Amino acid sequence: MKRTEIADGYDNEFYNQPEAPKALQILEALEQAGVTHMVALADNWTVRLHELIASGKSSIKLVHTCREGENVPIAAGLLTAGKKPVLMMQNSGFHESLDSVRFGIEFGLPLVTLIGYRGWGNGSPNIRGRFTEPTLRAWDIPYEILDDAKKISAIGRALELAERRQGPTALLFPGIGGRPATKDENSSAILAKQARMDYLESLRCLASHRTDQLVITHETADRVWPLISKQEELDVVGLGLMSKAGSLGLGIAMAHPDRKVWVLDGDGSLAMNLGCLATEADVRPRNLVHFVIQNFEYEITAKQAFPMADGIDFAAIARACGIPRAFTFDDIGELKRGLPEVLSGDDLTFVSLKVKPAGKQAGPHRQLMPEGLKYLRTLLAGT
Ligand SMILES: Cc1ncc(C[n+]2csc(CCOP(=O)(O)OP(=O)(O)O)c2C)c(N)n1
Repeated sequence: MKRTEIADGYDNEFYNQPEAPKALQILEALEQAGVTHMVALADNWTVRLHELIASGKSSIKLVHTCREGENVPIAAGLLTAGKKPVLMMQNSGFHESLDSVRFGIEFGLPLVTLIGYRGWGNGSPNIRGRFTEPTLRAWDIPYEILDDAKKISAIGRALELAERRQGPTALLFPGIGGRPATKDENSSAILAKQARMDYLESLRCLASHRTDQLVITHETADRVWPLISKQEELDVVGLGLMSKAGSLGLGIAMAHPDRKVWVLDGDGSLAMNLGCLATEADVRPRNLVHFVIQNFEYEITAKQAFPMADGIDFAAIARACGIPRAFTFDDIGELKRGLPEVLSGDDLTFVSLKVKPAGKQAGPHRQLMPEGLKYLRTLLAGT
């Protein structure tokens, strides 16, 4: 099957439009209202505000999280102790974290969530946008859409309304504009010090040992692996599945024990779903190799750091979860020498590859998840 590049328009880029509300404007409105903390998980839509607060120049303290479900309870703790937090996340994360939103409603917490409105606008093929407003209405959460910098007063209204109703309100941002952080300002730049391999070269090394493994890629690997893969028909691009590539791989490996499955996960994604390692160990499929491509940042969004991005020893976590074989490589020579032995083991295996960000090595996205999965279902049904 020939993969084609994904057509433009899958995601809007409203944050680049002049009418998009600016990060500085929003920050000033939040500071004036006495907000003390921003509990956030970064994404492209809201990144400029995230970066501005992360730079430490604001009185608002940034608490960045690994998983959006953490945000409401952290904010609840801050609120209980007399602080005034707000939340920020992408609509994907808001959908994912709904049970903690239920908690906020049940306990009458006046919390405002700034939501990156991915898939906003009529006709966007990105399905996320279709669910966001109906979900907010179903949960009886009042919201306004800030699709124009002139609507900035909505921030004050949302904060007041949350207090009055002692419950959640939301602000939807199709994008937040402003100057993007320079590399030096970006907190992830300081992570670049560790010994690391070249991204493309390390994946090339994996590709040279591939026979007929089914490969599920994720995040930046979605855009690098297709450049070197010689068996595109056995590749699935995990686009739109943030943090769950390991879980998808586990399901396939269980259903097809005779087929080797490789997952090429992102480190921010794995940090969001660490529990998948215990689940894998519990099932212990002998045919699954879970790689994490550890580039120490959310590269595919805007190179942000995530909590402890430079300090997580994923192989140690995998081992502690009960995965019998766990390895780390940060040197290409060692990877070349060690990989045959790693891949020859007949048991569940985890491998962390410490790499430099792919940067310009990354190509375009070549496939959407539904297309890849549909093809794979046909392929696997016949085996
Ligand atoms: C539930 C959810 N939260 C947030 C996002 C936004 N988002 C998409 S990719 C990504 C970062 C992925 O980082 P990582 O797994 O480290 O991959 P890399 O690009 O660095 O390889 C984020 C935060 C999302 N798509 N879904």
